[in-house]
Amino acid sequence: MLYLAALLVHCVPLAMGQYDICKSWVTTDDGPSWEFYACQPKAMRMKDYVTVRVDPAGITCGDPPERFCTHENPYLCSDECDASNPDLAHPPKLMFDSEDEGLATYWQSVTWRRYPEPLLANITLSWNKSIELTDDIVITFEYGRPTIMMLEKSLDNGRTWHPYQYYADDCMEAFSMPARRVRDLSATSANRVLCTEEYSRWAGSKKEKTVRFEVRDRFAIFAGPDLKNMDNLYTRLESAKGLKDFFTVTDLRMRLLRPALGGTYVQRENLYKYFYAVSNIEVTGRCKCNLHANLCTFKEGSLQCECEHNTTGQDCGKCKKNFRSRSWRAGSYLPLPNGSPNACAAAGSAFGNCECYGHSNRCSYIDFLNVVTCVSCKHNTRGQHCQHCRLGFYRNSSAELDDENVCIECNCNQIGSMHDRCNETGYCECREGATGPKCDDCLPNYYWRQGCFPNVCDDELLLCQNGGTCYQNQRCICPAGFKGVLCQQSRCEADKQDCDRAPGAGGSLATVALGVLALQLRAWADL
Ligand SMILES: *[C@@H]1O[C@H](CO)[C@@H](O)[C@H](O)[C@H]1NC(C)=O
Ligand SMILES: *[C@@H]1O[C@H](CO)[C@@H](O)[C@H](O)[C@H]1NC(C)=O
Ligand SMILES: *[C@@H]1O[C@H](CO)[C@@H](O)[C@H](O)[C@H]1NC(C)=O
Ligand SMILES: *[C@@H]1O[C@H](CO)[C@@H](O)[C@H](O)[C@H]1NC(C)=O
Ligand SMILES: *[C@@H]1O[C@H](CO)[C@@H](O)[C@H](O)[C@H]1NC(C)=O
Ligand SMILES: [Ca+2]
Repeated sequence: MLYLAALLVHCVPLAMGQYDICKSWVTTDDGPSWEFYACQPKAMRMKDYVTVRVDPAGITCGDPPERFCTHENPYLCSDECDASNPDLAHPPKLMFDSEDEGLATYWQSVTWRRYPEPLLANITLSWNKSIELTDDIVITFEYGRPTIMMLEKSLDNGRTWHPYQYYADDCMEAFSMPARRVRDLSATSANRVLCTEEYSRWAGSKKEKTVRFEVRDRFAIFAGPDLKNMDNLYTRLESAKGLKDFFTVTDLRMRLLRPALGGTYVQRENLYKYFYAVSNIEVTGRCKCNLHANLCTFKEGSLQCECEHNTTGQDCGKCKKNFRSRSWRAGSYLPLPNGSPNACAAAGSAFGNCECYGHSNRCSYIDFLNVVTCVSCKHNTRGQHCQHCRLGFYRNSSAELDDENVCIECNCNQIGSMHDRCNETGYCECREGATGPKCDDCLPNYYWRQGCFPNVCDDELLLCQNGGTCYQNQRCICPAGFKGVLCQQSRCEADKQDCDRAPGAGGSLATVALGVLALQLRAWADL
């Protein structure tokens, strides 16, 4: 009976869609055990999990209440937007509600009262989670589509933004780009960012309401018109550089740059018919879980993968603690049909008993020593188990041994230190006179000039004599008539000629001053 159940479970992956199952309990000649597969969550309606932001402040209509007209009925301006009246308000959330049969609900902007100043609005959608698009993004505009707009995306929760697609009734005029169609793209250009005129034409506001970002057409380049050959698409997603990332987003932004005009010109005498109104934004995609999860749940306000294969993190982007004997890897769609799980392995299971703390994927057996050792330790580690830091690095005390940041560079000052190695707390070994963790400071009574040198003079112990002044601890500037390191020597005593040339015993005050000046000039010239 147990055997039968196992057999039934084993059949499941074949019966269901591709990559739906992460593991199954199978019976082999060696007895029952788990078998693991690359797996991904189902596609979902992502608008149910989004947070939206509309910019600039005050762009939503109704505060103060405002009248507007439509292009169909430009002189019957009986419609009203009033933020304080629920029946007449048009807040951003109406872009994401479910449309019941009947009237559309929509977000609406203020009208273009300020023409010719442009009417600009940004609608930013954020998921705080990487999403892989699986179908077209469809934006539905009531009362006409914008004549110029742009779609942008972010892959890092809104820190950086990239153009995704340009839309205009005249691409050349609006963006200096030639108009293209996604259907005309080829296998090598499937991830090209282009400008299309297909969704900006005026066709009567009731007739054509949608603006698309065509995901299916791009998939069809590889999978055929009905997306029947998904194997080919999956193969491409693994092998073509940047293709997977092209369909991955954490945020989307619609930049609305010019509303529907309903004709060639803007009619200045009736600006109440120009505005944006969006009734729905459909985004279909699946959580990106790196092929390590088939479930994605909404927890504490964010989507999270339910990671398998002993991975963890919001996107299953790292190995669980104690499962880091190999570096983390994403699962792969290949080889078809079940892919490779690339599961994280428990310490000790990779190769005999060789643990590499996730810094190496390879172990090798050294015959004459009879040991197994990790090969090519990464992250600046070394040692049989990649358990030490390379020379010139020291152990990060706040990082576990299997952390990528486990080794920190010593960064010893090249001149101040003996070598570029440091002790376990990051202290370098300093040359004479140097100090500080990195040996980039001097001890008291030393001065820095490409290394630390003992002071020649100072204001305490090594005083310049006979009225000399200490220059940057490096030398005494002596009055005329004195010389020596500390001006301790009279020129008369040292050299009779010097004495003879200088009239008067010590010379006049003026000549002393001039002498000091000359010495100072020479000192500056030396520097
Ligand atoms: C819209 O977002 C872009 C950046 O993506 C920014 O440069 C622009 O100023 C924003 N426009 C408005 C009206 O907030
Ligand atoms: C984003 O998701 C992460 C992980 O689930 C969570 O810790 C964080 O609080 C979320 N941030 C926001 C702004 O919701
Ligand atoms: C993950 O670890 C558990 C033990 O905690 C083990 O039973 C399971 O087989 C491991 N899964 C994979 C994919 O390695
Ligand atoms: C030490 O490790 C912690 C934990 O990974 C990391 O946050 C920190 O940046 C590391 N310190 C340095 C100096 O790299
Ligand atoms: C590293 O060197 C510094 C300075 O000499 C010393 O204070 C520290 O105790 C040393 N740390 C270790 C672990 O030896
Ligand atoms: Ca709606």
